[in-house]
Amino acid sequence: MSKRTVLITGGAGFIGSHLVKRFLKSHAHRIVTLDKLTYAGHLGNLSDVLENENHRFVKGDICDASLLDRLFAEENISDVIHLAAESHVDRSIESPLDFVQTNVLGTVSLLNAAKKHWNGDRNKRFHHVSTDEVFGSLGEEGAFHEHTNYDPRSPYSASKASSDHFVRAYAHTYGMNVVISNCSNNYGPNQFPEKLIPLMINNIVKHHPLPVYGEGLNVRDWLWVEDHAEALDLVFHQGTAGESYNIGGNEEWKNIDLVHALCEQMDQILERPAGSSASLITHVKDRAGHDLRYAIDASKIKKELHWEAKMSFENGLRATALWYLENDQWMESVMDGSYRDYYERQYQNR
Ligand code: NAD
Ligand code: TDX
Repeated sequence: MSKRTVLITGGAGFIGSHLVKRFLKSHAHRIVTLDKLTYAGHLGNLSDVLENENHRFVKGDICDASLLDRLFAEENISDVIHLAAESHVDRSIESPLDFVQTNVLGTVSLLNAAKKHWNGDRNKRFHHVSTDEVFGSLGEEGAFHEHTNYDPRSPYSASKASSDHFVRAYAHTYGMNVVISNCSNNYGPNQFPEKLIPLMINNIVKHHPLPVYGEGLNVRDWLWVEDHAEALDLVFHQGTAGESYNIGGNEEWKNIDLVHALCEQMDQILERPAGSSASLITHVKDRAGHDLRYAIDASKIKKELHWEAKMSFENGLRATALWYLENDQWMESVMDGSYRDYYERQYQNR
């Protein structure tokens, strides 16, 4: 690929920030990060690259059509990697419309901007980053592959499934060059502490109860976030137009087993007596409509793009725990809300 100007949406979030940093390190592309800085966006996640001359950060909403129009024209955007979303299932159960707004309408706004400015140029690519949750829930056996029927069951997964359908519809109707990737549960540094692993780490540090939904028998397939960023890099640069790629770590864990494994690691790291973190485990009311099991068959991306996850779950979990302990200020700023001033502090003199 020649030099590109890639618009990365949601780049101040968890996965997006790892992707922006990876691209600036590994490629000569100019990167324009567009992020609304919702509660989930933390500009501090990009502190290493805010001064990078190949990078521009823009605070803005993917639903804002006139902003998109301006940005595509001003920057001559050649490609989009779209990660901006409302991403938390529990919040989607409380406020489904927020998920329709950003995940569905926001995605269609972006598609419209790309369609208008790219004018049928198939050298320009729209990579939509999606989730395995669009495929629904598995029983004890089997795994999701790229042709598994869609069966979203939460407002979050319904909104992501809808956005996947719109991306395919724009490829089919307008001939746009799109790729879609559907990934399993990510974990690692910079994840907002509403998600299982950072929430548990934070609660262990503070001796707070560890809320396990129901019996904790639900299974998730975990992937180290930097392994995901590597897979996204390959799908974006080498994926076949019109195709989708499943991405997963082949690390299936029942929630309760995962929490016990984390508790053991935390006891060791914090030099607390064995069993002290696990004593905080509290079974709480189950999530409404809680999907039982997700598992990804990642054989297509392995065969076609030669990607597989590198990080073992044991090492990744330890690295994650150590990151949160070493970055206690990141966690505190998120917990007390002061991270929300980071943008103003960063940009007040520009
Ligand atoms: P995140 O919640 O950490 O980050 C989302 C980012 O999008 C935030 O920085 C937020 O400010 C931004 N954003 C939200 N609404 C916006 C809007 N209207 N306009 C502009 N920016 C907006 O999410 P994440 O975990 O990094 O997930 C990124 C993407 O990957 C999402 O599309 C998600 O569906 C998908 N995904 C996540 C996982 C996972 O395990 N976290 C797994 C598979 C797929
Ligand atoms: O406090 C908790 N207790 C608990 O038992 C939380 C927050 C979660 N859980 C359970 C619910 C799930 O079975 O842990 C599992 C993981 O929960 P989350 O971290 O909320 O992730 P999940 O609902 O599986 O969705 C995640 O993976 C797919 C991301 O949030 C999505 O954005 C992604 O698409």
